[in-house]
Amino acid sequence: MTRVFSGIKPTGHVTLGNYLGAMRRWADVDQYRADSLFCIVDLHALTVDHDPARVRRLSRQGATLLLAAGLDPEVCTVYLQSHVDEHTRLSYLLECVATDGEMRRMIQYKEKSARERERGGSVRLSLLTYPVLMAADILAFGTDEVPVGDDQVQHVELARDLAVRFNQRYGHTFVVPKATGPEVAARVMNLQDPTSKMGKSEDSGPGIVYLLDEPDVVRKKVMRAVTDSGREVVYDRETRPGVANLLDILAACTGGEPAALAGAYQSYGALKKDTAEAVVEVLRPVQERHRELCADPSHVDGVLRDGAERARAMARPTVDAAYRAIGLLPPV
Ligand code: AQP
Repeated sequence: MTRVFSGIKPTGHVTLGNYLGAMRRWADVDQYRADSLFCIVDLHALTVDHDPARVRRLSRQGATLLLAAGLDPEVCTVYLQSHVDEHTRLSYLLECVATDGEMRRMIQYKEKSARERERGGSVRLSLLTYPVLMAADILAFGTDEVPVGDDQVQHVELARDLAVRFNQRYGHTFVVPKATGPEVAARVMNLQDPTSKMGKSEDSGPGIVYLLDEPDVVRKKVMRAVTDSGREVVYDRETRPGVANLLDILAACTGGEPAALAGAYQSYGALKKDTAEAVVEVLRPVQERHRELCADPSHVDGVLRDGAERARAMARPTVDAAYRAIGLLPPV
């Protein structure tokens, strides 16, 4: 059976981008067609300046939202990365296979390190090496497919390269994974700046729709979305990024096709109104289920405990094999 692994970082409140680009497919499709694991990758949240209490809070909220989005712990494995030591055990071995040049070429590293420097902070070494830990997350489980949004494809490519290199040098150990993406909304853009991604750790609140935003807040954000100077509703990501983003979101929420939907609108106002309502409707069941789950925190604890146990058992044979292959003696 195909093995699927993916994760989400507790670096901010979960966004509509995370949901449409990744989580919704995990819940609706991936968990049923594959033997799948979904992880709150909390160690990745430590790569930038962070408040420990906030990371703990967002980790729990992220796990609750994965379940609220429809992940069924009877069908798939849901857990926290820091509860399974195999991630970091394998990461070190992969650091011995990766090169510093590869790390410095990563787009997210370039963007986030520039942002940290602009804020006057220093860049943590873990921000540079985080794609290696992500490769370990993926390779530890013999993963075939990694369903992600566009921004993570380069990191999955790195995981592929490291798997191939390790296998060539030390003998076949890892399955070589591939990234899979959604047909629409692979990159939901910021409503206030449609040339940049809707990112959960960005500061621009009005341009970001959060999964737990109240319906009226969603409406306000979408109605105030920056559009373009033209008047016609056409789907062109290059010249009309604001309108194209709204059409992508509408298409992802209603199941349509962005270019075809454009033809149905004579004004930006009508497009915004329908998009806002479509988003509200998509978020409604997730928010309802989230409220129910918050009323029973011990349920989420139990899911995470069982999930970590299962994940450990799944990862250990591959990680142990990698230790032996690279030249380390097994414990006596
Ligand atoms: N705007 C987006 N559109 C489509 N997909 C997106 N994803 C993230 N933003 C968008 C996808 O959501 C999954 C989980 O993301 P992540 O936690 O790995 O974080 P990220 O990719 O680094 O992006 P974020 O959410 O904006 O976080 P920060 O601000 O911390 O970088 C991934 O599959 C991702 O592709």
